Amino acid sequence: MVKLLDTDIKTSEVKNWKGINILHFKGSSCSQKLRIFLNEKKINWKSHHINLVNGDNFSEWFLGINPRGIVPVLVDDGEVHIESNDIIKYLDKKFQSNLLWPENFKEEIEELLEEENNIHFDLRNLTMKFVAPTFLMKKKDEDIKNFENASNFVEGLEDKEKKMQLSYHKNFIKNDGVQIDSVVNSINIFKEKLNKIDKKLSETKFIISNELTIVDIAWFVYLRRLETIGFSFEIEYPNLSKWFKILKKNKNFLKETSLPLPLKIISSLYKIYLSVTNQSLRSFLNKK
Ligand SMILES: N[C@@H](CCC(=O)N[C@@H](CS)C(=O)NCC(=O)O)C(=O)O
Repeated sequence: MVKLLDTDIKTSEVKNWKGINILHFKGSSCSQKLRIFLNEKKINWKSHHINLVNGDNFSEWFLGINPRGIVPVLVDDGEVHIESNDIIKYLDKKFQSNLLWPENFKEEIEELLEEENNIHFDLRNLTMKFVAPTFLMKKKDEDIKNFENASNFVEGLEDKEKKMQLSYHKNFIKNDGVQIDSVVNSINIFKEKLNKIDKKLSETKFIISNELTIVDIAWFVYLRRLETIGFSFEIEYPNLSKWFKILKKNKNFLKETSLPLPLKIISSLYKIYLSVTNQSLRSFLNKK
């Protein structure tokens, strides 16, 4: 569990916040996962929207709450928790109704969520490549500078995760986007994972068992993003495709994973551009 120490928190006003406060972004997959979870559990929460496209996450104010510069963040009665899966685990324990991380499957859930977290940079690669034009996705110089100058410490230790986040954005700027090899690699990683989940769904109604768990929410969010990127599931992953259609009937799931309207328009236009310039997902799918 990643809970910040008092000394990690530089934006001290949050120490006085009462109740469940969530700092999140509409279009962020980790935020979407957390919001679906909160709504399914009927937990009351206060929203603090952090616009990642405008660089709100690299403001001194936000970095004083999460030095990693990422969302989501939970502030629960003044205590700051980061990392979406840790936040969810903590809240599932705190609010016992409708358990989505049940005790009897806790190890398997943990394992699958760790895998999901480990491929988060792959999802980001594909998002940055296929959802919107590179110039929109590049961080501004002043934001990068702010991020560099912010604290490097989480839980009293020098933080590797912050370094990874910083170097991701610097490389994106330096290489003018995501490099082709990285795109191909991320696509292949997802194909392998989709096969694995499809196999699991041939045995049970949901990924872990016949009951919905947080792993279903996490993968639903990933599938929604992959769908936006241009993936289709029907032929190669029939069980996954059936499960996806069932979950899409849940209004909470669908609403929380819809792209904000401006991004929807940009993304549709960008897809046409990628298609006419032979750079769409389809042109990458068979590369090894
Ligand atoms: N392991 C983290 C990953 C969080 C993460 O990478 N969040 C993304 C949005 S999904 C973010 O805040 N990115 C900041 C940016 O791209 O500027 C978690 O699960 O909370």
